[in-house]
Amino acid sequence: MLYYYKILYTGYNSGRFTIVRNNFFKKRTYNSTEGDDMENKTVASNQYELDFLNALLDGNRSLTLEITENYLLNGNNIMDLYENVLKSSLYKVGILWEKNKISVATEHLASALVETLLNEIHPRLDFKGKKGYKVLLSCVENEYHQIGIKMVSDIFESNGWKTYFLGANTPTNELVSFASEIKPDILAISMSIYFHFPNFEKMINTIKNEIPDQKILVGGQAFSRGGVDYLSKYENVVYLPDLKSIETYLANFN
Ligand code: B12
Repeated sequence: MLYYYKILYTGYNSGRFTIVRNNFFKKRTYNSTEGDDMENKTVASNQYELDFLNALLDGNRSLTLEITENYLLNGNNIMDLYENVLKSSLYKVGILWEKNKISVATEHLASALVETLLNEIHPRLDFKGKKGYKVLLSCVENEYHQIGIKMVSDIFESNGWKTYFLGANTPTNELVSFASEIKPDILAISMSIYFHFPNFEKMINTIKNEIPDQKILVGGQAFSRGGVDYLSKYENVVYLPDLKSIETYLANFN
């Protein structure tokens, strides 16, 4: 059954890993007139991503670690790893699941492996000293996608921030009372599912009522489907799309 999962790679051969091809996903040249064609999005953009994705789908934990280590040894940093290997592989896992090519169990296997890996590579973060700032990070209520915000937490931490990572599905009242207690310089909220927007709105409104000057950072895939304009009605609420933009934001933060 393993061959069933092999994903087509169209980039160069790094020499470190063998390219695996099969006919399950037919190679197609990207054509912008095809718009959002899902088949094209399953084409890996680099060798590491291809190998990592296959290791995830195979549940091969030690191979995911080996690929990660090779990627870092080849001069890439943790942010590149998160964006170009881990995130891009998980996005493809989502497409494969959505297209019924893999089971829910396999999707869980992949995300569980990535969560484990994040813990394993945490000591490798390039810590840049203590800045004295605090950030509280959480998903919106009912939101179970916590890997993205965990990566965000790591970027804050590597930039010298004290982090309080609450993870998935924090009830609004709990988040607000915790924020009142620890007084973070930034409250970072993640939302992946657009239908959680009412929960998000409730969360922002409650924070604004209880802690009016709280700086809030928001992100997650839900905003790629709209909703960023809606944020302009709030003061001190900023949307950022990815880890690079967070680094830039933090470099100018005061
Ligand atoms: C793993 C996964 C799950 C796991 C999550 C496990 C976990 N521990 O997190 C589980 C199994 C729980 C799950 C459940 C569901 N999932 Co799901 N899941 C995924 C999958 C495959 C990967 C998610 C992931 O980790 N991505 C990688 C991270 C790194 O990316 P990211 O979240 O975008 O984060 C980046 C940026 O957005 C940003 N960012 C994120 N948060 C923040 C916050 C701030 C403040 C900032 C500044 C930036 C920022 O930084 C990150 C780095 O760049 C995605 C596919 C995909 N496209 O992501 C589907 C996906 C998100 N899931 C989807 C769906 C539909 C569901 C379910 C509804 C399925 C169901 N019927 O039950 C449930 C919903 C559960 C819930 N109530 O939340 C859909 C959502 C589609 C949509 N229209 O909204 C997706 C896109 C799959 C698909 N192709 O259809 N899922």
